[in-house]
Amino acid sequence: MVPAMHRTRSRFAKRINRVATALERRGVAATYELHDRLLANRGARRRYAGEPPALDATQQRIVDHLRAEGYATLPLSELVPDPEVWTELEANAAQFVSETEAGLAAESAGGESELRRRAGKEFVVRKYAYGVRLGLDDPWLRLGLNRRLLDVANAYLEMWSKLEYVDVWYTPPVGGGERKSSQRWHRDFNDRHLLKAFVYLVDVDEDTGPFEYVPRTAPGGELESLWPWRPLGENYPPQDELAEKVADRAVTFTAPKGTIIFCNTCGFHRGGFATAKPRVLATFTWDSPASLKALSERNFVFESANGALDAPARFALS
Ligand SMILES: O=C(O)CCC(=O)C(=O)O
Repeated sequence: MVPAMHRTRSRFAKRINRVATALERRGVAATYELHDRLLANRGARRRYAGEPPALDATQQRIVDHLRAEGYATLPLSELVPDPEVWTELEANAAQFVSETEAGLAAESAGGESELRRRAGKEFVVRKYAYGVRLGLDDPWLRLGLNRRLLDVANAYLEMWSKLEYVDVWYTPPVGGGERKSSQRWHRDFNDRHLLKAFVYLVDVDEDTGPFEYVPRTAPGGELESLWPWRPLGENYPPQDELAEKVADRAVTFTAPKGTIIFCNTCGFHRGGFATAKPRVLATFTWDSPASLKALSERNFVFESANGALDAPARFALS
């Protein structure tokens, strides 16, 4: 039964949250539970237990805050002090911003562009979207595999994690109107063992669509039972009911360029409702092998030789 579910998984993954039937959802959820408890995640936990990362004080502080609240934030330079890393990321982001702004200008003049967007979340322009080939020459992929970040992810998830998603997003301002899709409060369906990071590449204030999060709503947190996380569950509750219950506990991440926010987005979050200024950020997802087997799809194909990588990084890409 499990192999059959695997074969259908990638077909589901593209449309899972919209049109999967109740029966399909039950099958995928059961496969996920099996992989989480017995199959895929067991080896990842064993590897982690056999070789736990030695965290320094900064990394430990991040993991402790994640465990307590579901998020942690700090300047990226505190976690990755090498100035060359930031210089390269910044130059790469500037190139993406200038190409994106040229594409948007062409579109508003009635022309065509090659900008990448994804159905259901068209308000974000993506550097990579899905199906891109990335190698170790890509500075964003390298950041997602950087042991300073990967060790935090693995320690928080208590297993060797998979790097599932790497991208840079440009969100043009919309002036106002209604919030759409992930601009509304939701839980991510990807996995129960989930960590995302957002690296702000511009200063983000209230008009730039800051990320927002309700602490302690991730599984294991005090507020986990509010419209609880389920594999492929109904992850967008009635917004007014949620706001009434917890919005006063939400944290709004207005912060300068260069800030990194780690977050377990199984908890309630929203963001990207840029009203007056474009928001630019890099985003990374680490999750468990069970997720990649049953619930989610990696957005990139790794194409370099991985001989230069250490074992946790090789695992993250496998
Ligand atoms: O764009 C944001 O701030 C939120 C993104 C989001 O909901 C997600 O990545 O799961």
